[in-house]
Amino acid sequence: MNPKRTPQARAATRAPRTVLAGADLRRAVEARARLLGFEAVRVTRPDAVPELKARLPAWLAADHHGSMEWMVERADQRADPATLWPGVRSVVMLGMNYGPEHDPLALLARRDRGAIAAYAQRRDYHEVVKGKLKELGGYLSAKGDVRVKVFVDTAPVMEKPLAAAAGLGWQGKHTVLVSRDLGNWLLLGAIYTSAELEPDAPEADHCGSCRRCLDICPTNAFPAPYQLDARRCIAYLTIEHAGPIPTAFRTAIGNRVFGCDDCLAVCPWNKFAAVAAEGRMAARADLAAPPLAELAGLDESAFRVRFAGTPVKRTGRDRFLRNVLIAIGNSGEPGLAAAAEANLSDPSPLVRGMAVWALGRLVPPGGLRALFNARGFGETDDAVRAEWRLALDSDGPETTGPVAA
Ligand code: B12
Ligand code: SF4
Ligand code: SF4
Repeated sequence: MNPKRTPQARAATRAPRTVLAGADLRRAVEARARLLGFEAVRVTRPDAVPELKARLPAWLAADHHGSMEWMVERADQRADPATLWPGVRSVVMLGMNYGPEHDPLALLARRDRGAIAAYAQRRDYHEVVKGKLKELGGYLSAKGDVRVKVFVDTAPVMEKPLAAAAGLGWQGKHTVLVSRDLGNWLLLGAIYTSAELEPDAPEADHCGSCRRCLDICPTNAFPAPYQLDARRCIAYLTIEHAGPIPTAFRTAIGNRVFGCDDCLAVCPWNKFAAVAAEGRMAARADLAAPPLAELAGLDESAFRVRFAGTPVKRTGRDRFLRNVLIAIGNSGEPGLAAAAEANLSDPSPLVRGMAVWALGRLVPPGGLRALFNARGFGETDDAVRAEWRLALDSDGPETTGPVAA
């Protein structure tokens, strides 16, 4: 006989659900986080970093955020978890290792290749970490009968100071979170929850007298230790900044076509770093050292295919091509002039302008004048015309070097 029971009857006979709290809930969440592939998991209180309420406005008032206006919007929520969500009682901070297989600095000498930051040579972490955070958040919510909100990167949450307060590591002089066990190749995520969880102790600063990250920065982007002026940072200039890159920084960008890893790569605490273990975060071999000539030939659809699923795609083809052409201009390889010249008739003025700049660095003055007469004379965009003037007025090929403070 088939006993057709109502949902109410079925629920009445089901074993009662055990709701966990306190240390039991914490242990369960930690174990689940590790199963999901998070190498680091620690807890802090939402009010653990009161100094943020002064430090974030000071950073914004100094214009260190450049054109990242989204940092200004909801700044009060960013500086204070309880303003973002009054229901938050604990913050679970998580770290996922993306340790690169090779030293990112080695590629900077191969000037016919493009250097893509280690985090971007793989699947977009927003997608990978967010998926795992949702799973962990769902688990915490069900086990503890509590509410949760999960965040990675894009929400108004200050992940580094919260992670430091939770003891995941400390903010190094380059401002990035460094872990004693894992180095600084860590991506962060956060779960705000209404659960009362025992907080961890913050990690002490272990930078000591070291200043390797400050000294290596090609654009002098640190006005002081522990403070970054994003407007000078190559990660900002090549990823976040929308228009032409100011001329003062173009040479220092070298062959970095998306982001920069210099200050992270020199940190001595990376001696404890391991190569990324999470399968979905494995680096793609074709993004390790892509030839600049190949990248300069990407049209919109080829760009989308090449960078599908990676963070590079979100920046868009025109901005990426802008970066590639700057790298070509810095290559010192006259053989790459043809790849730049092919972009002189690109529909995007941003791309055309940087093609002109690249040619100005690779082609001797007589050849550049002839190119202008043949291809540049009819240019109608003011910014591109300004690039032509700049290139024609300069003395031809230049050498590369860092930017003065
Ligand atoms: C905006 C942003 C950027 C901007 C600005 C970076 C910055 N340092 O603020 C740009 C585009 C430049 C950038 C670059 C990069 N980013 Co980013 N970025 C962010 C984002 C969205 C917000 C960071 C933020 O709140 N900045 C505002 C400033 C005010 O905060 P802060 O850096 O913590 O500043 C503190 C110090 O100045 C300190 N302070 C001030 N005075 C003093 C004095 C003393 C004595 C002390 C101790 C401290 C101190 O107080 C401030 C507040 O805590 C976060 C994600 C998130 N939601 O948190 C990712 C994030 C920080 N980025 C990340 C990464 C990986 C990068 C890059 C490595 C990418 C790349 N390879 O190109 C570079 C690193 C460059 C660098 N040296 O910072 C990771 C870092 C992970 C980690 N281990 O810390 C994050 C957390 C994203 C993530 N979910 O994993 N990024
Ligand atoms: S990411 Fe590069 S440009 Fe930005 S602060 Fe670090 S070393 Fe300087
Ligand atoms: S390189 Fe040195 S100063 Fe910079 S974060 Fe690492 S330990 Fe600190």
